[in-house]
Amino acid sequence: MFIIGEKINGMFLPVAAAIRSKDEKFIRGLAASQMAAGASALDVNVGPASDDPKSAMKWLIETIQKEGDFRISIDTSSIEVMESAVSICKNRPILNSATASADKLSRLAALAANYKAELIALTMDEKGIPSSDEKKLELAAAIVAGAENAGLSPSDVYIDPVLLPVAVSQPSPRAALEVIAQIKLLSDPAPKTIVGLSNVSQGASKSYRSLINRTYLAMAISRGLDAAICDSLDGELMAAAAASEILADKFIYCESFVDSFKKNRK
Ligand code: THG
Repeated sequence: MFIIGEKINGMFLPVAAAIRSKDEKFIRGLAASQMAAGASALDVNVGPASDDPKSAMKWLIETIQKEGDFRISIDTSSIEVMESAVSICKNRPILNSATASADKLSRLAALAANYKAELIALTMDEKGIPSSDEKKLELAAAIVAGAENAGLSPSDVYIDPVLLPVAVSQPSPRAALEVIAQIKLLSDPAPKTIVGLSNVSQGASKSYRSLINRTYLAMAISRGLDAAICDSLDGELMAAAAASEILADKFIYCESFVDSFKKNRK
């Protein structure tokens, strides 16, 4: 399981405050702790409040890279912010996120190909998030085709079925499991699949969120999920990921699930 730590996101108030006050120590600590807990990359999102997203993103990435050459998932909907951020990543960047909208997809896929980056793409387009699984799969196929046109291999692409909170749309997380399983049949090599895991528990009471997150992660791993943007600091979540991967027969059985997970993570 490829784990992308979710915490460097301006949606979190302490992160928004650290961006405003240029608190390097706080951001470096958040980078180091998420990586030490088993993340393989860090999602970086300046959040909704930033008045200068381009320089905020640049400062965040530079600050993180003072701590280590960690892989960065550049989480922005602005192509301009993406272009400036990708050029300063010291390690293979992940572009988060494209959509199936043809113009945006071709520009971001070309940018990813240019920097030998990986690309996360959402199964949505200018009309929004489709309600049917079939339409999401159609968009996933369009994403694979668009990425290949730009010179990416499907295996450089993570397709995200866009998880809605179970508290908002109860059928949505279960339906996303079908999409995750079906995406694997689209091409050979297949694209990878990813979810923004914490979305699933948004709006649920705080005491249940971790339980909902790790239960869903186990269900998604059983359907072939490759990656998650999630809270690597949640030890129970990481242990559930490790146990699920062993039970899904991805790794050889080992009693020490977490140790095994750390050794085997890609
Ligand atoms: N797909 C892709 N990228 C994504 C998402 C996705 N990036 C952002 C997001 N979704 C994934 N990251 C988060 C980070 C935090 C939360 C949810 C998803 C979260 N935050 C708390 C909340 O909203 O209740 C607020 C912060 C706090 O606890 O203080 O849950 O789906 N490709």
